Amino acid sequence: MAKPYDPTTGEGGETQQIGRGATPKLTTNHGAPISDNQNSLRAGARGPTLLEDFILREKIFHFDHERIPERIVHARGSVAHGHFECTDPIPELSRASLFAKKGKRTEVIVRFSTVAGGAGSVDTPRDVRGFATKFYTDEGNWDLVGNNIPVFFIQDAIKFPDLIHSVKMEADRGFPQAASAHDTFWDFVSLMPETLHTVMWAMSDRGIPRSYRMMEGFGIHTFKLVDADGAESFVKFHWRPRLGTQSLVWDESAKLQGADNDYHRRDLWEAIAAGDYPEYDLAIQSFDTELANSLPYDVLDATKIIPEEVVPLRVIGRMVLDRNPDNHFAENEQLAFLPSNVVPGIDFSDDPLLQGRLFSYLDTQKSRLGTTNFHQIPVNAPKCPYANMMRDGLMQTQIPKGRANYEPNSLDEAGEDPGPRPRADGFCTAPQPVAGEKLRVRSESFADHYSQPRMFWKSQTENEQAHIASAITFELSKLALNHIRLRVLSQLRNVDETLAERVAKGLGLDLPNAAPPAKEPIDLEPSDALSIQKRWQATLQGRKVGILFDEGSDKAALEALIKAVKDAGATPFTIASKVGGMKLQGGEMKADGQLAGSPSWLFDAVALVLTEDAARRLAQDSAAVGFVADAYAHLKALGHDEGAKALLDRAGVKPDAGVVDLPKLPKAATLRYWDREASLRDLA
Ligand code: HDE
Repeated sequence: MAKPYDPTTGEGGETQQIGRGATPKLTTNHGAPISDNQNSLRAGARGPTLLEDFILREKIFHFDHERIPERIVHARGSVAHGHFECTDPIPELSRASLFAKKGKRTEVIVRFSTVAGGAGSVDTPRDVRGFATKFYTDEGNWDLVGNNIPVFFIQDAIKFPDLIHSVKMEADRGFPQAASAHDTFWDFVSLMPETLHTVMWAMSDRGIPRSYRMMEGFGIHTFKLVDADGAESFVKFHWRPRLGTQSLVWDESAKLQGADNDYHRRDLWEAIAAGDYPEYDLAIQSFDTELANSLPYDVLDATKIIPEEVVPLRVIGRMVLDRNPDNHFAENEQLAFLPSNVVPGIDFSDDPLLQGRLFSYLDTQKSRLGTTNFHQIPVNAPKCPYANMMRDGLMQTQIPKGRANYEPNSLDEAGEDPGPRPRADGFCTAPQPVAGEKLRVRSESFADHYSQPRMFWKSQTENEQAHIASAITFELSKLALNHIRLRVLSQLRNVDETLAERVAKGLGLDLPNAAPPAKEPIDLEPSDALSIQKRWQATLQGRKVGILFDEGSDKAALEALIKAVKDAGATPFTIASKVGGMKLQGGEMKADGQLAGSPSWLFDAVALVLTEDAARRLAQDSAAVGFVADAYAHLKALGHDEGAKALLDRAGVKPDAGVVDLPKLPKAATLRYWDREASLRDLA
């Protein structure tokens, strides 16, 4: 039997591989067995290839058509399978079967995504993130297609194509990819003050999440819950990550784009593969019309939140993601979410953004997946039985029996199968009185665009405010057209004067007059829940610690640290200048990664286990100096032994609460050191 070349024995090497033992036969798509998968059919060994070669033609034909159009937005995403478990049933609010009983489990698939970049773009640009969940309930699929930011840029679906055209790469030049820092996006923002609330969130650290596992999710719109008697209440859905919400710092996220394009995809995959399953609580804010009417903003306006201090969150279930996809194309590219997928017990509100989405997603799947039968693709198909009179169409994979493809029919009277029939307990839209003139108009109650961005700004810590001001300054500095910068500043003055002043100063511009607001903003109470730093969860769980060692390092100290990091629920990753193995004091050790390919951006904290000699040598190596300097600049904890001093000094590390002895690292690494930042970078 032919064998591939084995570099350790020097044996084998024949190119032709013939199937071994129990491996299945290689066949064409129509089942004909193939004997040679290396050579096309030729007229003579050096002659032309023959058109007759159906094996070659079928293989190339299929390959030529392997790609489908990518999603018009959210093209780049990562998926995971898992389940949702109801922990606090809500039959008094909703008849949805997945919320009916404590302990009831429902299979789910989740897709996390960026919005602006293409399918092959990077994971860590500043952007909103998608957080879309398909619940395969026993009464059909419910798709909760949300984002990691609880508000949206626009109020009416008719503005969506304009918003997306403005943020995607500019139409003539095809750049920038996966970035909002360009003329057309900010032009749109400056002319549409309703975007400001979401812009504030996107410019905050929420726009650069540390991990999909450490990111909140929001259904954004107000939906309705309907109980068994048809009584309705309003609801907003929230996902809360059990690992806490955490973000990167901007310089780190920019550098990560070079170090690992797939940073978030890899992080999710590796955590699940290691059995460290991401978990999220599902919480609801439920409220009635009376409460909705008492608020100074409209609950149908997707640019507004209801702070949890006003309507508290009730946790009703948890989601565990415990299975990676088997195939990226079949389960990610072909996955189709539809906000119109609701189940009995969950219904839509009249939010005009949501109403537009109900059309868009169904429509786009036809263009992306090519057929109205996309619901038959395994990842999209309900896991409960489904049957109706819809027939045929491109790529129909089902073979319905009998003649009953219309309803009503009386075929059962002749003993034939009459097919499925509607039932009174099926999905039922609750009656809602509707009256009004037919008109194209925005409700007056949607007119206040500044009070909530102001509330968001006031809810942040000083350091978070500095990040927002710096992010806006950075983005506006990338514009070519100065009049757009000025118009954004005129909008920011209505959000907060100090914010506008800081951005103007950062740009070197004089403040223009404030834009005349359509409605005077009011002062809303700040909400701590809007700040990541105020709700920081001090844990090392699910994080990654980079440990740099070299010739002569103390093996016992290394092993103790590795154990302590694992005990804290984190993943240690050892780094050395060579990966093949190093002689240490007390034995040998192989590193997980090589120094030049393992910058500290990839880790939540770093440790240096070095002899004085090694530290002096590494102080001459830019990769080692950068490793330490960047960890320090990215406000991470640094653990070190006595020997590491020369490298710490060379990297400009000054002692502070985050620079600690090795044994103290697991505790110190649960925090980022925001106070350090003012001494390191000129924030706006
Ligand atoms: Fe989407 N959006 N969207 N969107 N959206 C799509 O559907 C659209 C909006 C969101 O992982 C598309 O299947 C319109 C809000 C996520 O497959 C498209 C409007 C929110 C995903 C579409 C919105 C979202 C999408 C592109 C304004 C948060 C990725 C491919 C009315 C609540 C789903 C696709 C996935 C995807 C249209 C606004 C979230 C074109 C018209 C608000 C997470 O149909």
